[in-house]
Amino acid sequence: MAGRSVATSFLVASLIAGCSKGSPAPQGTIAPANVVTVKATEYSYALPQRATGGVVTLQLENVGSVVHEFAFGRIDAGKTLDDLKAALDSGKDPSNFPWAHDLAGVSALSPGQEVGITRELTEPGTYAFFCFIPNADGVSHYKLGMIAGFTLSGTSNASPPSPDATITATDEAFQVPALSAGTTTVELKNAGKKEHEFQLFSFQPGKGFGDVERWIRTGQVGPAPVVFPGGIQSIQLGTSVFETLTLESGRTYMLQDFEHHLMTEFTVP
Ligand SMILES: [Cu+2]
Repeated sequence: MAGRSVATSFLVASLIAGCSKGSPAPQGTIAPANVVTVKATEYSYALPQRATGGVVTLQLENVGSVVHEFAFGRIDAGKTLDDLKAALDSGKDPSNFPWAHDLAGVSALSPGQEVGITRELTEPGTYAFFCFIPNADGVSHYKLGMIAGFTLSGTSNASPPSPDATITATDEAFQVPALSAGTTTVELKNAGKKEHEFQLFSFQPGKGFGDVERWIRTGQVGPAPVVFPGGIQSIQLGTSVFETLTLESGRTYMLQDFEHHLMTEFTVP
């Protein structure tokens, strides 16, 4: 499952590799909601043990003090989180594990940020979150406890939110309409013929990829050179994922698909 998470879609890995490649009542309210809240801190996730399938909103919150990842996948029946951890520990290409399925999560979320991701989860079974971001000693957070899951069963009557705006990826470019400051619900739509990731971040003034790489690799000490408000690792062709996130007025954001060399920037009025 972690194939894309680790190899190509994991934003921080891409950075380390030097890859070139408000409002309390948001307009896009989800009704009825089927919400699974996942809180990340150093070094664990707090989440329910069970969840209902169908349309699910994964409400991801970073309540810790460093950037965390919410890599996300499903494990086939008969396998456990311990098997997943052992598989990740082996250092093999995660695509070698046919029982683990990458579902694309959030590769980086800054402290204090939260993002709601609404998508369909139809397969019953075990779903897992894990974090590959290293601590100051270079140890991935999942080895320190950031690997956890829930069991999914049944089908809720929840429906997708009505988005405030739609960001479309084609195989050539991102199309980004005017987005509102504050809490907003955006449809991330893959209209291309390949999978696309929607990595979202915003550099602090004067900062760039090199600053972020150094800062993450050395354990995120000192002021953050970047803000990660929540993007998503990959979206299957012809499908959409809905994100409810918070954007700051006057801030310039970068939206990037590292693997396919798509990048655009936009400023929120
Ligand atoms: Cu972490």
